Amino acid sequence: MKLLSVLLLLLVPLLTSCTDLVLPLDCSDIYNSDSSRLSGVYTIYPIGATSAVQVFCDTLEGGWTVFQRRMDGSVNFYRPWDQYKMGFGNAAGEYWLGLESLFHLTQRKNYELLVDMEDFEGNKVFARYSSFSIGPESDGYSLQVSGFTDGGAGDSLSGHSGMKFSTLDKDQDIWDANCARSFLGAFWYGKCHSANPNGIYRWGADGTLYAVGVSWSSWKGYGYSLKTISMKIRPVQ
Ligand SMILES: [Ca+2]
Repeated sequence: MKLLSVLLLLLVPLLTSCTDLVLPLDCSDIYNSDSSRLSGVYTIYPIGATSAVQVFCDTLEGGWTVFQRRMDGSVNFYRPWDQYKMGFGNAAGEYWLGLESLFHLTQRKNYELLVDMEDFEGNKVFARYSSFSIGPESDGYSLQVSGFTDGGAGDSLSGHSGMKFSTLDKDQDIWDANCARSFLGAFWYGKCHSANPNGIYRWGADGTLYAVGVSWSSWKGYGYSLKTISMKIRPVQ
């Protein structure tokens, strides 16, 4: 009996460490285990063994974990706090991974951020940031982003660094009114935004309502809603 207990005590940490090795935390773990894998939907475990979540992995230049993707307007992104905390949508199409997963990922590794985007004329540009992390919920999932590299899109995100995340039902911005309600999205709004990736999906130029579209102002201005945008992270090499 005593021997069995000792054996179990020895086995538990061994099994736990095996689990850690097998379960991928992010898309870089999936890519590193087999670099011939194609881009597509995979299961990752950002918060441990019971946190399986589906995600789109972009493997064109290593294992990028996509945490935000717009491409056809099929998913409504005007949603409350709990949805942005836990994630929503479909990993094969439009989705938001979730702030809690994002927080845990960026706690575990140092990440860089790539924002790929495309307009309705087929032009493709990007913005890249050498450092990206998210604070805990107790700090409003505040954004820390720096180290901009221009891929033609210009920098519409550095100004959001230090801001907390705001949704229609949780105003944590630094503006008198509610940025999420005014610009029909959810983001690390300040006063209020220079980019609105989670705004209302519209088909290109549309001035009906000011700056509510899926915009990246330094590229196409506030009156243009992008065809596609995806935000993805990869551990710094
Ligand atoms: Ca406010």
